[in-house]
Amino acid sequence: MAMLNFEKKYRVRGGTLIGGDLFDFWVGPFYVGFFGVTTVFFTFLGTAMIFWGTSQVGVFNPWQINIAPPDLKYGLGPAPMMEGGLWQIITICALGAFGSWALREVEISRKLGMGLHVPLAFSMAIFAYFTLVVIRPVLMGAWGHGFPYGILSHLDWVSNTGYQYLHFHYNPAHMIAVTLFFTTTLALALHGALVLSSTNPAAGQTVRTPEHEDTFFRDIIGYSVGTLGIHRLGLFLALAAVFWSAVCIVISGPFWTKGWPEWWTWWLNLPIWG
Ligand code: 07D
Ligand code: 07D
Ligand code: U10
Repeated sequence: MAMLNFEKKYRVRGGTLIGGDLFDFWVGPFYVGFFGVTTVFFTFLGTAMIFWGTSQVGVFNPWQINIAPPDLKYGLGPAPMMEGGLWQIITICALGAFGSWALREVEISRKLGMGLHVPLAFSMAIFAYFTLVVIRPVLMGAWGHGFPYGILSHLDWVSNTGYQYLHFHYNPAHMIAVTLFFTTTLALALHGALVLSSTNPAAGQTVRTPEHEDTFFRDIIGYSVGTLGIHRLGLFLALAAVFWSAVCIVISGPFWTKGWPEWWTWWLNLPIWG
């Protein structure tokens, strides 16, 4: 796409966290920056490792890619390349690339004099990934507890890990996370629908105002959270969903080793039933 007419005004120097104005330029629509270079480096290296590793075992079907973490016997030590070492290097590259991307978001936000909400939000996704492949494996004493890198194989891991705890739906933090994910989509659907219904009128109709939007919700549920408020709520719901996801998996193993249905016996053991 040709450079948008307003881009010239906002493509200013400064705001970088590191490297001064060394990489302070754009390539086409993309801001580069020091962290753009590190993103490209880690992404290229990590992706190349996946393709190399998978070619070594003769897999050329994308659905069958599987870079598995080391066997549990290697504990928290380094593993031979084809026995999980690749997974360890790819994990470092992934964290390097995701971290670089977040820092590139910080640099762009600083250039534009904006808040750091976007990098903060992405950091929550990185935190969930970090919990899955670093925090939980470290707490359980082996890198082998991380999930394998492959489109179908990572699904197998989720299913197997779920059944290890008998019935993962009974994990109370999983319940909170699932509810928050559902609530996020409800909020986005309501918000998208409300904004379109008032600002994108049929031919011949006039655009409605935020007062109309407020009034709609006061009429139907007696309260409007407001036009800024819905964005705060949306961000909170989405971040909380991912936060509770990280909680639900980090407690499975390190803090609760039995089946999740059994956790609920505390309810039956309450003295009030006596
Ligand atoms: C729409 C933004 C675009 C991003 C996309 C993903 C890759 C991976 C790598 C072949 C919303 C690009 C994918 C670059 C290619 C190789 C080696 C984001 C949008 C389109 N999962 N997961 C998917 C990842 C985990 C689970 C799809 C990543 C956990 C279930 C895609 C991670 C658990 C299902 C994918 C990750 C888990 C999926 C669509 C990292 C719990 C599905 C993702 C780094 C969170 C769905 C075949 C999507 C599917 C699916 C990627 C982690 C569960 C391949 C990168 C271990 C149950 N996951 N996932 O749209 O169809 O995200 O799977 O943590 O049903 Mg997964
Ligand atoms: C980890 C993704 C991070 C992504 C990053 C970015 C790229 C670049 C480039 C496109 C966290 C990557 C970017 C690669 C791409 C380009 C150009 C997000 C991450 C950093 N579950 N469950 C969850 C539900 C069951 C189980 C979370 C529902 C079964 C296990 C969520 C159901 C059993 C784990 C959730 C259901 C089971 C989970 C996932 C229903 C299996 C986890 C969201 C309706 C038999 C995982 C931290 C998430 C978790 C998780 C939902 C069912 C097991 C709350 C709705 C009963 C083992 N489940 N689940 O975490 O908490 O996103 O992970 O049945 O580990 Mg579950
Ligand atoms: C929102 C909003 C809102 C809007 C919006 C949006 C939210 C109300 C105002 C935004 C929403 C949308 C547009 C809707 C759609 C979005 C989604 C559904 C989310 C998912 C998004 C996607 C699936 C798209 C993903 C695409 C991506 C991530 C782009 C991929 C990027 C690249 C390929 C390049 C990235 C650039 C980098 C890293 C830096 C620059 C680098 C280059 C250009 C390459 C050149 C490299 C260099 C110069 C460096 C050299 C490299 C070196 C030295 C290393 C080499 C190393 C070796 C070993 C060789 O609320 O408001 O409207 O629109």
